[in-house]
Amino acid sequence: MAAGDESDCRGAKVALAPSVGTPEPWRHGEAVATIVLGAQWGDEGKGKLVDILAADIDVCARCAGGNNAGHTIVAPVGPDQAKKTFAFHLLPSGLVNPKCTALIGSGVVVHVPSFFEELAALESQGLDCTNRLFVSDRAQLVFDFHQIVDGLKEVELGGSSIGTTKKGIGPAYSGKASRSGLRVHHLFDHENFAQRFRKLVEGRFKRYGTFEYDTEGEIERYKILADRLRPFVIDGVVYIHQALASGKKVLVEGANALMLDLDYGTYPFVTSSSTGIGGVCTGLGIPPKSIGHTIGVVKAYTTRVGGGPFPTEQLNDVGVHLQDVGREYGVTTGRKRRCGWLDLVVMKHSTLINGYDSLNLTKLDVLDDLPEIQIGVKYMVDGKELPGFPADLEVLDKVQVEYVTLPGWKTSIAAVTTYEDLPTNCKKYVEYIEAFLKVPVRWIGVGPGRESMIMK
Ligand code: 2SA
Ligand code: GDP
Ligand code: MG
Repeated sequence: MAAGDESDCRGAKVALAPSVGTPEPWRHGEAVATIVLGAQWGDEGKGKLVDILAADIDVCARCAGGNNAGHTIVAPVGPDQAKKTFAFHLLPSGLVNPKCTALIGSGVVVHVPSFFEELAALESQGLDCTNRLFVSDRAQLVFDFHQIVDGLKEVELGGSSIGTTKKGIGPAYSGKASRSGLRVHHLFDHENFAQRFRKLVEGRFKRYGTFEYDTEGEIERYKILADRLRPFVIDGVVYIHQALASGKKVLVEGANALMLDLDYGTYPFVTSSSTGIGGVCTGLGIPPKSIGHTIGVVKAYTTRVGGGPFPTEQLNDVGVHLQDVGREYGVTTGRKRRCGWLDLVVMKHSTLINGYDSLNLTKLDVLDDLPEIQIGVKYMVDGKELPGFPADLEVLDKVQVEYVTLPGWKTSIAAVTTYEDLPTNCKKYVEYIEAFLKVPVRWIGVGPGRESMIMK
């Protein structure tokens, strides 16, 4: 299908994307997308795996979250092929492959000014994104007032605050659930947009008091932003199905992670989207039969940023060691990440829900210097093992974690390139995880760069 072809079924107010395949989006039979999901509390290294897989994919799609995410890629990019570090937040990391097209799906919440800032930052690093970045017209909008409200809500919560990124994610998804949110397509009828926008802000003023906010100035700003955004906006449902139907290789990039999922994470210390496999279907408008190989990305230890329970957290030298060696700082906020041992109870919960076909074990090199490594394997309450990860945080509070202790390998694995060449104790660690979860580990990260990934 040529660009501008009249035979596709996009809405009149959205741009025509360049050729993405057949105009018959319903005829893709067995075509499936590959899925990358965070298996713990985020920052497992999803960006790095997406970068590696992106070398062989045509379309990379984000299905949930917003610019709260922070996905790091260290790769040689641009005409000079110099190694650069990229931080993706709202934009799909697959853009790092110059041949890859990227979709911000319907389940994502979009802060339009941040969209353009991130795009400019990527382009200034030599990544040309022209004609290969698209936004679903159904995606919800995040405004500056959502970000202000995010901060005000956190203040209201006081000692039990969530520790959000203050990017307005919770307030924007709340607006969506209460059916008052504005979506990308609303930008293109300015009068109607302005009316709805004023109502939304007034509602927030009623709830939080009149905070400083230039409503009319914002409405004017969005008139200009709407014109800038228009060429990127498409019907995301048609787009993804056309891509699958025409045999394009589609990769879905999960944001955040299962333990931050609104339903299955450590509620209420979670983000406000469905970060698991369910969010892939709802966030892109694809049926379960379009779900292909699902990869869980799991850090060799555990980290969490923000508040909330963390049963295997190590508030001691081990935690400090992991934080230092792993350089555990938030990519979006710069906050220190809390650190602890790998928790296989969390991983079992996550595996049950997301159904991983394989795992990418990341940051194994960070454990290099430890003489012994512990793994959480059971949650005990009053001497009885819990059957799963508990819903109730009061129960979680009473949990005693049972650990197994494995010997460390006390040598650097940073330069190892094959599984066979890993130290024996290191392989035992990997194999313990595989046996416990009954899921094969296919990729092993031994450093931040693209080259530091062992295929098993
Ligand atoms: P929000 O802002 O409403 O989504 O916050 C709710 C909870 O979700 C956590 N959250 C995250 N956890 C890990 N990584 C995230 N992205 C950034 C990164 C985080 C950063 O890659 O480092 O820079 O601080 C992320 N985004 C949200 C958040 O900490 C709250 O616990
Ligand atoms: P994401 O949100 O899951 O994409 O992960 P982040 O980018 O927030 O955090 C992962 C951090 O670990 C980044 O700084 C990566 O460059 C880095 N990283 C990824 N894989 C590895 C690895 O195998 N070893 C080491 N040492 N660092 C890694
Ligand atoms: Mg991250």
